[in-house]
Amino acid sequence: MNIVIVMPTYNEAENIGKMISALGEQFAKFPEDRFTLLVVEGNSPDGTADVVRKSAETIPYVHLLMEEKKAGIGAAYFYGFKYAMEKLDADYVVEMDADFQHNPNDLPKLIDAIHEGYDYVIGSRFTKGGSIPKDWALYRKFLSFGGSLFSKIVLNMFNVNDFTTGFKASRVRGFVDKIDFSTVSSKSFAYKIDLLYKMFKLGARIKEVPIEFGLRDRGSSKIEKNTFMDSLLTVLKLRYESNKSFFKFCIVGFTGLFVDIILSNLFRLFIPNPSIAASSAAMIAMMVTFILNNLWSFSENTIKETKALVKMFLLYVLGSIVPIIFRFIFVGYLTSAINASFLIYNVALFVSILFGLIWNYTFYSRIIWKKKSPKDASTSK
Ligand SMILES: Nc1nc2c(ncn2[C@@H]2O[C@H](COP(=O)(O)OP(=O)(O)O)[C@@H](O)[C@H]2O)c(=O)[nH]1
Ligand SMILES: [Mg+2]
Repeated sequence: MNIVIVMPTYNEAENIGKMISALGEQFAKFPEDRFTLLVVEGNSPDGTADVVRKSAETIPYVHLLMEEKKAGIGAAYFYGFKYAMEKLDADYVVEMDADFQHNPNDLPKLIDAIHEGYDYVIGSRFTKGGSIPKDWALYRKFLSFGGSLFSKIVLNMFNVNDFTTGFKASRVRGFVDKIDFSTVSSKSFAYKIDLLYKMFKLGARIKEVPIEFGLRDRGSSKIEKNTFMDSLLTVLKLRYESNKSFFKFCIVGFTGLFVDIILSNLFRLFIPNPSIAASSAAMIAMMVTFILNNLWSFSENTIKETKALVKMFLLYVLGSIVPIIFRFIFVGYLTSAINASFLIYNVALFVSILFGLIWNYTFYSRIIWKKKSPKDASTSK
């Protein structure tokens, strides 16, 4: 396996020499693999490049890639990835920092997982056995952990615990070579989440291995600290972009819910039977949502032809009848089993509506406004 460790540096003259030898010790543990340490140097004024250049004269695995000027950590990685793919023929690229916050002793865990055939290996601080520095202030621990938890829920990626770690290995073929770096949203810290989500979307087999995230050995941090909001916004943006129709469907759903609750209670005033009052309100709310969904939520697949429109509307009614039947039975059951008070009636209504939302989205997106095949979808953009 041809593994390239991509390591951006800016003013790491005090660390890089030690890092080069520490990595050499780890590389030696895997004689079957070929390793390159590709240092992507941001033209540091402290002479980092000179240290690397000098090592490269005698140590074959050291390779120096000079940037014209410091352009941020994300840009440095993308430059390094491209070089590793085009010039070094890498099978895997590993992201790693030069300041010993990533412990070279953890590298073998990543390499082992590569050998197990994983496409994306994440050095995780929040998996069993992983850690963040004990000396970190509580708020920093909280932001780091909370940010990952938030990402996990919003992005629906439950097999990942650490979304902002910078110690990772990625398979090149079919993955890194498929990513268009110009579309990675953030040049700063949040690029990590973006890249991670892109790998996930490409269908990477992911493994997390525990790492001990340390304190910087020497020198100082170059990364601005206002990255937390940047990361949160990136997560929301990624989620929204990957599933716009779901967000819109939810908004349409809430609009429908609003119409539904008002009508249900209005009808209740003059329709004595609660089942009939509730289910006829649902019918009208359904028509409103059909129109909005067709024109807006699923606008990529809007049905325009009259014939198809009629056919799909009938199907829509048929599909949407399921939650109405559910509601008919459930509201009837709850109001007769407990009582027909305002509270019980609305509780029954709420449960029925929740069921309806889940059922409907699945039915609409898979049947009514089914995505065209990828070929059609790309031409229709
Ligand atoms: N080439 C390059 N490297 C950078 C840049 N910013 C940070 N680095 C390197 O990226 C790694 C992580 O940066 P660091 O300052 O330790 O970030 P922190 O750990 O979040 O404080 C280190 O190896 C830095 O030397 C940059 O703009 N260009
Ligand atoms: Mg650091």
